[in-house]
Amino acid sequence: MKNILKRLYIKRPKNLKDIFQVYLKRIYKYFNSDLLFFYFLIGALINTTLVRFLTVKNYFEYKPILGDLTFLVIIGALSYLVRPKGRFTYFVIWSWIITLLCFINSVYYTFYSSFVSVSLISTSIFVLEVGDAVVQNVLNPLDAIYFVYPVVYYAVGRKKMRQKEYYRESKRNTYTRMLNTFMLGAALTTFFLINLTPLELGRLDKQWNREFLVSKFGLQTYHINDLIKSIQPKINSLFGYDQAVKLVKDFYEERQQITPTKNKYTDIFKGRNIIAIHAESIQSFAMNLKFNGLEVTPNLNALANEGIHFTNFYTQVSVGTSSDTEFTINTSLLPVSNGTVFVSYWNREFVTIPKLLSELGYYCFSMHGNNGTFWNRLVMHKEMGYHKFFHKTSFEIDETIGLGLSDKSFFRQAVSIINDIKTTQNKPFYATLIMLTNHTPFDEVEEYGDFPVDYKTTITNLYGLSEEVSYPYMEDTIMGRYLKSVHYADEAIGQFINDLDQAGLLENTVVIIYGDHDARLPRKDFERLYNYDYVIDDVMDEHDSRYKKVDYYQYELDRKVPFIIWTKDKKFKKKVDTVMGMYDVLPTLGNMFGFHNEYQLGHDIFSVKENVVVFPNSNWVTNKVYYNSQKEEYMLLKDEPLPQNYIDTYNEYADKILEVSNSIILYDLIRKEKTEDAFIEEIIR
Ligand code: GP9
Ligand code: MN
Repeated sequence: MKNILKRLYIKRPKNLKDIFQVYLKRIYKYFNSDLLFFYFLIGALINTTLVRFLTVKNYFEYKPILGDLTFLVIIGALSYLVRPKGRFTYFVIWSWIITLLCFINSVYYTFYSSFVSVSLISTSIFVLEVGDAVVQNVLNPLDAIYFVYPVVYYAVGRKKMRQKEYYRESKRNTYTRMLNTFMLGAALTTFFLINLTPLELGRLDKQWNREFLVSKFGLQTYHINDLIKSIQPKINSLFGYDQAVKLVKDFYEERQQITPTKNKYTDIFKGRNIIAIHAESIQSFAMNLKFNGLEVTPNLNALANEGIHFTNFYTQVSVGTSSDTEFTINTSLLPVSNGTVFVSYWNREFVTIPKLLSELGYYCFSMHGNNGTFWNRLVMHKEMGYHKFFHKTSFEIDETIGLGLSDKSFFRQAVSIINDIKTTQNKPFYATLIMLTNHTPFDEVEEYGDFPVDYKTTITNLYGLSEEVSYPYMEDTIMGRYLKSVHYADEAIGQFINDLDQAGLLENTVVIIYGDHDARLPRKDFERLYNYDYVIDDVMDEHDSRYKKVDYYQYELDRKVPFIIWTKDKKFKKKVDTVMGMYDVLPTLGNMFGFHNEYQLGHDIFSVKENVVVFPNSNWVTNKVYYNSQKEEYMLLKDEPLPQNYIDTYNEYADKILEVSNSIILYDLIRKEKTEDAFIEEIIR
């Protein structure tokens, strides 16, 4: 004990204050004898904090400071590996690296409202090519501020290095100092990691939400994570290539033996324009709901009744939500099991709807009111073959709700863009419009308009007079606000269809509408929605015969989203109840519009007897059963026994589909096969 106290420079510690003061003294001594490191650390910390202040503007967060500090302390610890003379150069180099990172990110942010990524370096040329107005912006003079740090650091450091006493002192005990600094780094890393919430860890894993990562974890953590995530796909694809090639070849060879059948929908829309509405977070159950006789989605319902309505349609998204749907709908492949295709595998070759339609002479474009970099769309839409992607900078942000430009304004402005394209291109077109407003967190929003989610009834009051009473049972719940938001989105779609009609854009056009994924609504809100009884002004008892239980399966089935194909001139009035997944869209449209993707995993829904939807977590659903792969349990959806081996057969099929899809993406097999084919053709010629 005595020894310890001696080491702490304490003779007789009186209280905690004493110990604290001693530690402060030791820290002071520690840095004072190594001012080069201290100045480097403080300067770098100021710069990385400045980036956040000038970009994401989060002023009161400690986690990003902790993240940056951890990184800088580790850099400091490594500096002891360099000879004392070279340590100053080591810090100068790092001060410039950090400053340049800050500067580049700051400039990039003013252009793209996002941060640079290693994985995008090779695309930066065409990212700059997009020709947006933003690129013409001049540099912000404030960005020069970052350079104060390395310049001042160099001047001060040089002076310090010339002080013989300091230099001599800094050479002492380097091994102990290194050890101490590493320990400090390890302690900070542990503290940083245990402070992360599951949501934050999840976002780190996905890496796409760059603003969130920088504002929560700091610039350095973001860059390290980005580096790991960019290398990961390359490492993953180093192993198992031959096996993957065989698996994929065998799978498609077997498939080719099943010849595509012609049916009454074959080629019915050949040459027509397509307007695809990617309806953010719209779930099918909302279409079946009425409040006081008023439908939540009158416009969608009208379109569904007139057109072809696929009533058992599921999305197959993984962590990439919106982007996964954009990927699956356009490729008929499934999201990858590791990361997201849009972010980590954007440079793979895919056969897509835009590419197939381009071969048929179409002009393909997409539109979205949010930042183009969100989900890496700026890169991936081009990769998927859209000729142009109109994003935030193409629109006037004249009304903002939630994440950004309101759907009503977005659609209003989209009509004139479509019109322009129609007249200038003079070709059939494929337009994808990605909606935005109906997005979580579904706060109280005035712009949703007045759509009461209550139950109204008339009672006779004490004086014998009729009186209307309201039971606002869904007001102030996430579900209630979601339904108001869906009502708004439905109005926006209705207005859009009218505006298209006014502009003559519905002639020779097919409109398709799909919900992009579910809205992750709380299960208890479903329970309230389905089981509210105004007589008791509460959720009815579970034993009540009217009670509808929302268990795992019911919740999964409720994640269904609408899929509608509608044209102005032909009223199909058709309902299709066969289960259908997002991967069946390409083959089904392909049959109608006359294109085919040899790598499609889904089926033309009008050519299959029984269909199966395989989810990325390897659950699957048919019209007969929903299978929960995690628990290896299932729920029957029909009152009929399952044929023998039914579950085993589909389990095997689900695994195969997922393996094939993952292999194609991971090993870039479509590109490889195309290159081989081109090579063989060359030889034959
Ligand atoms: C963002 C929007 C939402 O631009 O598409 O993406 P999500 O959170 O639904 O994946
Ligand atoms: Mn979405």
